[in-house]
Amino acid sequence: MAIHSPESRIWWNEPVARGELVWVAIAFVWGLIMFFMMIYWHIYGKQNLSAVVGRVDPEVYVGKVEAFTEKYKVREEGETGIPVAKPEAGGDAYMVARTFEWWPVLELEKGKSYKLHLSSADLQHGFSLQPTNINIQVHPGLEHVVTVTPNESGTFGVVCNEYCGLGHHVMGGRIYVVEPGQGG
Ligand SMILES: [Cu+2]
Repeated sequence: MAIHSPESRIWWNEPVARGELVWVAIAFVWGLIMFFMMIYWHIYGKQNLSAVVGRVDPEVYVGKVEAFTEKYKVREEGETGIPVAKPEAGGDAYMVARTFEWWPVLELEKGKSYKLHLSSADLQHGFSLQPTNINIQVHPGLEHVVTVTPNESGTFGVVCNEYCGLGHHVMGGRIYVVEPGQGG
C-alpha cells in the first residue's frame, strides 16, 4: 500500500527479497535477449522485402502503369473488364493504387523474378497480398520497387488495408501466378 508515507525516508535501502531479485534479473536478461533478437532477426529473418523506394510524380507514375498495361495486356477480366498484364519474366511489373482499386491485374510465372513497382495515384493505400504475409504501405509520390519471385501458383488477392475513404472496404486487386509457359 502506498497511501501512507514510508516509515523510513530512505526506503530504497531496505533489503529486497531474494525471490524478487531473481525475477528482476530474469526480466532484465529476457529484455536483453528480445532486444538483440530484433537486430538478429532483421538481418537473418526472411520477412524483409528487398524494396527500393524513390520519388515519382503521381501523374508520371500513372503514365508508366498505363504504358506498361498497354504493352503487356493479354486479356481482360470477365466480370470487371480490368486488363490483365503479363510482364516478361525478369522484367518490370507495375500496379497503381487509386480510389478504389488496384490496377491492372497481373499475371506472373511461378519461379520467375519480377521487379514489382507500386505507388498510388491519389491517397495513401495499402498493398496486402493475400494469403501471404506481405504488406506494404503505398503513398502518392513514392514508388516502391519490390523484387518478387512467386513460389506458388494460384490466384492472389490484393487488399487495401490503409483506410482510404468510402470505398475502402471494396478496394482490391488480383495477381495470378501461373506455371511457366502457361496462361496468357
Ligand atoms: Cu484503402
